[in-house]
Amino acid sequence: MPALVVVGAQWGDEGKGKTTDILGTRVDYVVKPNGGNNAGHTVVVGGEKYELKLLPAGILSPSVTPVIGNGVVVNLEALFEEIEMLESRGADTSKLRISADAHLVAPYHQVLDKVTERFLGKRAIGTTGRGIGPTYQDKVGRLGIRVQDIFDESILRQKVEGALRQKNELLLKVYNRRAVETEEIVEHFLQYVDRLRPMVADTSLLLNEALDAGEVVVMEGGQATMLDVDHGTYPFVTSSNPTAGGAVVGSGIGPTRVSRVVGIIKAYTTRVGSGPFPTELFDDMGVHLQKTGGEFGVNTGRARRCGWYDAVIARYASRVNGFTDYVLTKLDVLTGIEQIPVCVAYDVDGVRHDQMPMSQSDFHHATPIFEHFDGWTEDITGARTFEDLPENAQKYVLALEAMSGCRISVIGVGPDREQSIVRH
Ligand code: 2SA
Ligand code: GDP
Ligand code: MG
Repeated sequence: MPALVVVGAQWGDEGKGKTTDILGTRVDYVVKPNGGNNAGHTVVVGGEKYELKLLPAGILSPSVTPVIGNGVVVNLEALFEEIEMLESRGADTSKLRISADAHLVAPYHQVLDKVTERFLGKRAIGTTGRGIGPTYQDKVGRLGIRVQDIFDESILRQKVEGALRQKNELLLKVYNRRAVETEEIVEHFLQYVDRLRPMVADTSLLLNEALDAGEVVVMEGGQATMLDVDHGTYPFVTSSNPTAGGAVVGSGIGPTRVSRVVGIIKAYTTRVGSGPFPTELFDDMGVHLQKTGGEFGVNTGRARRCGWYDAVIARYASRVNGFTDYVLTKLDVLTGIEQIPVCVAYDVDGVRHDQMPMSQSDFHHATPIFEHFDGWTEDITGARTFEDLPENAQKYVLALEAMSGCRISVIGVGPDREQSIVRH
C-alpha cells in the first residue's frame, strides 16, 4: 500500500501543514523527513489555530502515529516545549516516535548560526537562527551527536569532546566568543534522557512494517523545493533536501514504495529570508497580499516577501520532484484583485527562458514575462466544488494547471480543514 510525499513547490509556507492535516483522517503514519524547528506549519481545526514547528502536522489527527525521521535535526528543548503546548490544549502526543538516527541541535549550533549570519553581513542568508545549518554541517562532517548517543554517557562525552575541539577553535579564534565546556553540553543532553527514551525507535523499520501491513504513510516535507540545498537558490537555501528524493532518504523508505508525490503551491508566491525572487512585489499590492494572506513567519514572526504566481518555478518543482498532483492553496487571497498577473517565462538579458535558467546569475537577472487573467469579486471561502467557483477563478486555476507541469487535484479556499475543493 502507498506511501505519499508532500513537498513545498515554492519557498515554503504553501500550506503543507494544512494538507497533511486534511490527509490525516485517511492515513496511519505521518513522518517528518527533514528540517527541524525552523519549520512552521499552521493548522486550523474548527477555528482553533495550532502552530507546529518541529512536530509533523499529522499529530493533530488522533488516528495518526507521528514520526520524526532520521533526516530531521532535533532541538530537544523545542521538542518538549511543543509537546507540552499540545498536551495542554488536549492533543494526544503519546504515539510520537523519534528516529534513533536523527541528529541533535546543540546550544553551540544556535550560537554558530547567529554569529555566521552576522559575519556574512550583506550576504546573510536570513536563516531562522535555530542552528539548523551548523547541525547539518556537523552531520555531514561526521561530528554530529545523534539521538541514540545520549543513551550512552561515555559515547556522548567522547563525541561532544571531539566536536568541541573544532567548535571552540572557531568560536574563540574566528568569532571571538567564549569556549564551550564539554560537561555543560553533556549535562544539557542528559537532562532529556528519561523523557526521550520511550519515544525513540527504529523508525525506518516501523514505517516499512506499516507499509507491509497495508497502512498509509505520508512523508511531510519541511521548507520547500526552492530552499533545497541541491535544487534551490543556493546559497539562499536551508541545509537539507526538502525535495521528494530527500523525503525518502530522511524517512528510511525506498523510492519504489512511493505512489504519489504531492506538490503544495500557493496561488501567488512568498519567500522569507534573503535571495532572488523574480515576481516579488515592492508596491501596495505586495502589502495587500501580505495582509490578506497573513504572510508572517510562524516561527520568527518575520514578514514574508510576496509576489505573483511563477509558472517557471512550478514547472521546475514538478520536474525535480516528479509531482503526480498539485494542491493549489490560498486561492481566496486573490479575491477582489481586478487583473491577476502570472509569470509564464523569464526574460534574461533579452533571451526568453521557459525553464529555470541553468545559472544562478541568470536567475538573479530574470525579469518575469506576465500573462494577465481577469479576477473575481465573489467570496469563494464557502466553495466546496469546482463548479462553486466563479468562472474567472475556474479559468485562473485551469490556466495554472496547463502551465505548471501536473494536474491540480485540490484547491484551498481558506485556512480551515473544511475549506478545500477536492477535484481528483
Ligand atoms: P534555516 O534556518 O537555515 O533553515 O534558513 C535558511 C533559509 O531557509 C528559509 N526557511 C524558511 N522559509 C520559509 N518558512 C520557514 N519556516 C517558518 C515559517 C519561517 C519563519 O513557516 O514561517 O518563521 O520565519 C523556513 N525555515 C527556513 C529561511 O528563511 C532562509 O532563507
Ligand atoms: P507550511 O509551512 O507550508 O505548512 O505553511 P504555513 O503554515 O507556514 O503557512 C501557510 C498559511 O496559510 C497558514 O497560516 C495556513 O493556515 C494558511 N492556509 C493554508 N491553506 C490556506 C488557504 O487555502 N487559504 C487561506 N486563506 N489560508 C490558507
Ligand atoms: Mg511554514
